[in-house]
Amino acid sequence: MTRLKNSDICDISFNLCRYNRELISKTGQSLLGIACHACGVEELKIKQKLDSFCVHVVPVTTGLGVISNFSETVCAILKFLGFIALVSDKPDASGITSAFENKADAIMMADDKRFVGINLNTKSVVDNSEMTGQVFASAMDLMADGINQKDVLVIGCGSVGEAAARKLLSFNAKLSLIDINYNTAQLLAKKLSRAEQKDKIIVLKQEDNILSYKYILEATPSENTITDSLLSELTVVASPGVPLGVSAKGCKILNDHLIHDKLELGVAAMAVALLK
Ligand code: 2YG
Repeated sequence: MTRLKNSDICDISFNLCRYNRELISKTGQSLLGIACHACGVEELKIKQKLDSFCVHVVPVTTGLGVISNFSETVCAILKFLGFIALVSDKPDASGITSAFENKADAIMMADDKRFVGINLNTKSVVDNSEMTGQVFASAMDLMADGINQKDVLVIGCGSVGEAAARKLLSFNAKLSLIDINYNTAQLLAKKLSRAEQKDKIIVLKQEDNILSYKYILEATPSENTITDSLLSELTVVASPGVPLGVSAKGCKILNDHLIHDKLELGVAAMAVALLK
């Protein structure tokens, strides 16, 4: 899992309005709308509840420590969506305790291993990797005007790729999986076939010809996983992978058929999932 750097996230807070407009033009839905699509809930119902739902974002100092702007950026995304949100002025146990003492409805926090949201009333837990995979798959579904029966190449079969693959199967997409480790892709295919009773999941090897995919979901921690030769102006890419797996030239070819961000969609989907 990639550890974000301050430089990855320092521009997010003041670009939220612009990013929201970009999402609407690419998918027909806003940041909140895509998150609701991922969670299978009606945006109107969520809008009626979110302005009285209070989230404390708690900085965590363990391991490699705090990432500057991380908690503030998570908080800015939540407030942009209409939630009541604040960054706890105390980290770690003190911050968690303060959330309970102040009757917060939820906390969001991340150590080096997991980034989670916890609903303090229902005790439900949401995980960033899981929700990021689901929300980018949902964005792909919207960009494709329904991914049903369409072939999607999923590059990267880790926790985010798995969540995206599962979500795509729930939209009845036809999946091809590829991972730098062929066994990882094979294992995921087996897992998904059993769970989703799907017979049609293809596992590709690195050297296989993957030129013909119009829909690509990229969930790897590497750059340039999607080479320019794979792209045309018709290709649609949803890429939760950090850093972005598409080159600058590739981004130009894709134009408005590319969805990528480092925190926004995942945090929005976590927040809606906590509330539903
Ligand atoms: O509280 C803090 O500032 C730090 N303990 C946060 C550490 C977060 C480490 N994890 C990551 O940087 C990413 N896995 C977060 C999610 C990236 C988007 N999918």
